[in-house]
This record gives sequence, structure tokens and C-alpha cells, in this order.
Amino acid sequence: MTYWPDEFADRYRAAGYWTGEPLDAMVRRHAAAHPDRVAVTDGDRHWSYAELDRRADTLAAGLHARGIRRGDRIVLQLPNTAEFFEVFFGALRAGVVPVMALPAHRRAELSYFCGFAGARALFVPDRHAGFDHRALAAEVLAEVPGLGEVVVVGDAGPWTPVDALRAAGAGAPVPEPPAASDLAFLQLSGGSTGLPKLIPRTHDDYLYSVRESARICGLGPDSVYLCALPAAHNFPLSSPGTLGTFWAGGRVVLAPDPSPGTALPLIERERVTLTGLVPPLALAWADAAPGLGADLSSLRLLQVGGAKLSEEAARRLGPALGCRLQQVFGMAEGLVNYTRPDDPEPTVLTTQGRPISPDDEVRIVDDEDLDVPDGGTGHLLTRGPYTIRGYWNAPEHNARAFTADGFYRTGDIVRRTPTGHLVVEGRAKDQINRGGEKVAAEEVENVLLAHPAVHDVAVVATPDDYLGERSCAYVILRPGAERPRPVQLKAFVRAAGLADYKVPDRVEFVTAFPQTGIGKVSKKDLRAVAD
Ligand code: AMP
Ligand code: DBH
Repeated sequence: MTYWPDEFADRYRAAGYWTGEPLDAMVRRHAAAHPDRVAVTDGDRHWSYAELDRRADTLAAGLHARGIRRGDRIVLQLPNTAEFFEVFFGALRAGVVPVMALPAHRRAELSYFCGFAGARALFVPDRHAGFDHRALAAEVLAEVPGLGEVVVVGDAGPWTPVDALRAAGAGAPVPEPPAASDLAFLQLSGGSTGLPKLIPRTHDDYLYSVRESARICGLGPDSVYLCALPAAHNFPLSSPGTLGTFWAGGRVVLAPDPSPGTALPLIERERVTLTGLVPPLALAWADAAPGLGADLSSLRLLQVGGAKLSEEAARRLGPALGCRLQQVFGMAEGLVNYTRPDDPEPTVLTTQGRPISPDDEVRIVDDEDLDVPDGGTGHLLTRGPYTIRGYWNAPEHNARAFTADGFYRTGDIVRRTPTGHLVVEGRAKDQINRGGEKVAAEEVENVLLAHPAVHDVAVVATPDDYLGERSCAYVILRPGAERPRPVQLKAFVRAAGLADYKVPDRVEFVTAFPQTGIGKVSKKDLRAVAD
């Protein structure tokens, strides 16, 4: 399987972007050079590079011994614990492809990932944030009988404990290393259609983005990265995140949750030097910092991304937390933009950064795919050495989501400044960005359409001071149907097994939707009604 046309792959190799090194090699390299240096801190546990390397080897061998082999898929739903990296690197080392589920995902998402990816195993914690993932796994297994097994980190109950894999792998041969041009893992898209899309990332392309991100952000062996967002998400995983920190030989500190009460004392205790947050969290930290009185003097860089940061908010953050700000505008499909450490302050406050690579091709086009004049606002299209050419096994969707010559249609509306920095001006995709958590309107609409009282529904974003956006479901009832209470419709979405953040924040009943000129529902006008 090739993921880029040969002509491009050759170019990216010749330019030195793709080096042929698998992603897990960085752990092996540091384990050899300075085995006792701490790689991961999780509460009172500190795993050295040597320990992480050994554990990854054992897990790789364990997967192999149990018949989970190169090219097989597993679904990884682990929270911010050291085991996340043991399983992640172990799988990569065995050539086994993890699907990077989030802890917030529930039955509908996990069943879809397991079924669609044909997963051989689902990895879950026992409990996390008061929720029993073993019970969730039972529901998934009932829906996806082909799923081989459930592996639990913690108290396994009826399932396979991760210790069984470790035991199977102890002393067993470690599989041959994967080829760097192979698929490393399947990242998830926030999506805008009914079903979430899987994003095929190779070792070569991902490592390039990680390496350059680490360089741009100035990471080194003394860097201490606080992983406060869910570790599987593309931002904390790669921009430069945990992998960038490992690449540089630094230390990753895992926060069990991102609240200021948890995270700020951790920064003080572990002398954290950088972290990445979504805008609402960054503001919550800034608000809570004076009251908590934690010593944040070690913190040098606060990265904010995932959703638009207003200039006003950007202005507050640096002074409130006593560190530099960096804006990050990225996507799991590839392209990542950073403001640079030497950018003038107005650029850092008012733009979402510029691309990582000189070979990131950016086009800004109108509705007819024609380039807008310099400085104009339009749809962002992109192609480059770490941006996918298509979603995994989705030919029909790919025909719409990519141009014929391979540019990804990001769905973002942007303009470009004379220095090449991008400013996100809006969004054309049918999605709600709920403080960095993306909700595909269609996915929620499809669930609500199955409710007996619902004739039609449109889910749109409404402005929100805290999250930036929240979701509102506009519902047209069936003739004669009794009007359900909004909480009943919300409960219906939850009962369908969707993650909590996809449950509409608001439900409004209407008798008709505003229409566009050709009779489609005008979400633009609906959003205006909601304001
Ligand atoms: P996903 O495709 O789910 O990885 O989400 C990526 C999307 O998040 C982008 O296409 C943008 O819509 C949004 N996004 C990420 N970072 C920013 C940012 N700094 N400002 C505005 N939107 C952002
Ligand atoms: O929102 C994102 O998906 C995102 C934001 C910042 C991302 O994938 C990234 C950086 O790599």
C-alpha cells in the first residue's frame, strides 16, 4: 500500500523529511544513550527510557505471541497513564495498528471503530473518571462479535488483563521492526459527516511532523511536557506533545485530568516547562492561577490550539501564567501551523501560525476552487509531506474531501498575512467546535432522526462565552406527536451510545427551517436565529 504518489514520496525522501525511521525508534535510541533518564511520570510512577523500551518490547512480543500481528488493528482507549505509551509503542513495534480512540468515546463510537477497522482487540482502562470501561467493552463486544478480545489495564474483571500480554511476551522474540513507509496508526477526524473517519498516518510522515514540531518549539533533554489533554489526541500526541518530547529526550508528565486544581500543582511539583491546551482550558487556568498560588516559574511555553483563540483572550494568557504563548492550528489529517518563538507579539496574538514545512502547500480558494487574491479570505486547501491523501477505506468520501490533485479540503475559512501566517476566520464544514471537541452535526442528526417524535432536525453551533461554541438541535416534530422535553431528546442521544460532548447543549422546537435558494436547510440562517 502506498499512501502518496511516487513522485511526491521520492521528493519528500530526497528533501530529508522522510527518514525511514519508525516512530518507536526514538525510545530505543534514548534507552541506549541514557537508560536511567525518566521518560514518563504518572503520579508517583517514573518510567525511565530503559523501562519504557523494555515494556514496549515485551508488549510487542506479547501481541505477537497471542496472534495479533503486523497490519492487524487494535482499538486503543486508554486515558493519560503510563500504560498508554507502553501499549502504543508496543503495538507500533509489532507493526500492529492502533485506532486512537478518546476516553470520552462510548458504545456507538467504539463499536464503529472496532467493526470498521476489523479490530483484533480493544484496550480499555478498568475505570476512568468514575466510568466503568469494562462494562462499556461488554456492550461493544455484544455489537461486534468479531472483536477478538478486550484487554484491560487495571482490574480486568472478566476480560484479559494487560499482564497476560506481558507474561506472553516475556522472553519471547520481539517482532521485526515495521517499515517506516507502513501505516503506524489510525488517527481520528473530528469529522463533518455521519460517521467518524479514520486517518492513516505512516511512521515516515508522522515522525517528520513530530521532529520539526520539537525543533520549532525548542524542545531538548531538559523539556518537561505536561500532557493535560487526552494523550491520544493529535495535538498533545504530536504538536510537539508527548512524542516530540520523547524525540528530544525530555520527560512527559501525565495529568489525570486538565482542571487547574490538578494541573497547576503538577506544574509546580514536576517543574513542567511546556504544555498544550484548548482555549477554554487555558482561560480556566488563567482565572484559577492567582487563587491556587502554585509556583509556575518553570513554565516557559503555553500552546493553545484546537479552536479559535480570540485576541482578547490571547492577550491575557501570557501575563496570567507568566510564560510565552504559542498559537497552534492543526488537524489530525496533517497540516499544523505554529506561531514562532521569534514572531513579533502582534503576530502571536492575532494569527494561528504558519505551516511547519516549506513543502506544505497551502491554497486559499473560493467556492469554485479558484485562488482568491493575496490576503483574501477563502477555503483552506492543503497538501504536503505529512498531510494524508485520503481517509482510510473511504473512497466516496475521499472524492469530496480531496481535490483531484490531492489537496485536502480542510473545511476551514482562512486568510493569509503577508508573512504567510494564517488567520482562521470561520468554517465551512458542518461541524460544531465545542472548545476544541469537534462534533459532526450529521452524526447527531442521524441519531435524533430515529426518535419517534422527530420529523426533521438540524444541529448547529451557537456562540458561547466559555466554549466558543455549543450545539443546538432545532427539531421539527412529526404531525400529531407529543412534544418531548428537551432532556428526553438529550437522553435519547446519550442512550444511542454517543460520547457526552456530542449531546446537544440545547434543543429548540420549530415548525420549519430557513431554506437556501435551492431549498436546502440553511444552517447559516439557523445559526443567526440562535444568536
Ligand atoms: P480534526 O480534523 O478533528 O483534527 O480537527 C481539526 C480542526 O480543528 C481544524 O480543521 C480547525 O477547524 C480546528 N482547529 C484546530 N486548531 C485551531 C485553531 N488554533 N484555531 C481555529 N480552529 C482550529
Ligand atoms: O484540533 C486539532 O485537531 C489540532 C490542534 C492543534 C491538532 O490535530 C494539532 C494541533 O496537531
